[in-house]
Amino acid sequence: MCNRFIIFFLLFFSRTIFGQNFDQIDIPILKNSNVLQLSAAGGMRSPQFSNIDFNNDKISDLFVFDRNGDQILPFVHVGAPGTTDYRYAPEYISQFPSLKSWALLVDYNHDGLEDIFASGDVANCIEVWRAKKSSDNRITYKKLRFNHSTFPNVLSFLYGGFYTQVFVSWLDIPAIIDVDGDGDLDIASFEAGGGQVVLYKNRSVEDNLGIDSLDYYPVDFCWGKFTESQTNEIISLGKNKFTCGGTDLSTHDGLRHTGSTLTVLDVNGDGLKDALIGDVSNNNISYLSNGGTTDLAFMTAINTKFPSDDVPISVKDFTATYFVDADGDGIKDLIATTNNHLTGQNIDHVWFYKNNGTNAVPDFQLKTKNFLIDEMANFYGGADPAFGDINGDGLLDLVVGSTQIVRGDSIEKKVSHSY
Ligand SMILES: [Ca+2]
Ligand SMILES: [Ca+2]
Ligand SMILES: [Ca+2]
Ligand SMILES: [Ca+2]
Repeated sequence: MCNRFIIFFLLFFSRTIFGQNFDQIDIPILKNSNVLQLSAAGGMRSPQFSNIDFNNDKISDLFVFDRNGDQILPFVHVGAPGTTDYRYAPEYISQFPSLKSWALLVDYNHDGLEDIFASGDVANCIEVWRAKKSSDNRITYKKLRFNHSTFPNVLSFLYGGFYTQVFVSWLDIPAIIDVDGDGDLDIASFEAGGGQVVLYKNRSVEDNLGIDSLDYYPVDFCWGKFTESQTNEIISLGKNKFTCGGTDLSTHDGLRHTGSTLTVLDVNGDGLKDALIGDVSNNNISYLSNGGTTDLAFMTAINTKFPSDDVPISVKDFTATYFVDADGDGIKDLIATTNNHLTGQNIDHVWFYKNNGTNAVPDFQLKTKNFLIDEMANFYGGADPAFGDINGDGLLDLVVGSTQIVRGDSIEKKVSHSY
């Protein structure tokens, strides 16, 4: 049964550890004679991707937030533009605050520094951390506080005389993007029932509040005029741009089908923002194309095998997509992975689609199903390590068994191995 376990050979550098000093030791880890370049990062279970330039070299790096364990994983792009060579850079972790559930970096105030939009301490809310550069060029983040007492630390709006939070289920991934193209970041997120997307428009520009402000208001409670069924992943389109699709909104029995991911981008290059939607119980991504106008989104077609001109996305389950530059060439690519941090696919589960087009007219082509994780010591679920001199050369090797490997269509149970 030995071949059922992945064996890594460790080459230990001699080093003496004094007392409680646990400095990281640089140990090359080999897999099939090749050094794993990102072994120190561990693995990734349900990673979320954002761009940031950690080392100020004008090449986009990657900020990864893994919902599994709420882990921050910084990666600095070190290869030529167009390659996926990264260095794990844990020295940047300490500049970030403690985050949970989901976190996306976006520069909302256009100062060149990525700010943080993240799940808040209050459930199903958004908190925002503004980035600031200190005199020693170090980035620090400060959580924004708002001038009202009901929800002082999260995004909210005054509606019917009461403050209400900008709602994002802590399970979901929202879209934080300038939907209407006026220069400030709007938010599109599934409502509490999980059926429709609410567009929260940022009114900072039109109200002359300054780009540092965040003034959200729900302007469309059925953005795109589609409805996802509350009992399954089926999406119903509206009959016209003024009417929501779907009929089961008021008839469900209370067992709500919540859980959706949302990426908003112009997929087909017609100048209108389309939607990529992942569902809690599904392995694919539904591409909804916008046949409306800039001011009024109206989804007119669904493609459940996206991208249909390449290998369609299929990652079990609760699939999420991220429109980020993954290879440092300045053009945003697409990464698809699972948002299910407990039982989602954990092998071949981070798909990198290179954008061979442009940001305005993308053309996605699958390059690998193991983006970054093929250079990691990724041990799936329930890893159980043990040390021993496997090949009798006097150096300790490492054997790791996994109790759970989740493929696209099956879960394999394995017995942990130790000796
Ligand atoms: Ca960089
Ligand atoms: Ca900023
Ligand atoms: Ca806007
Ligand atoms: Ca790219």
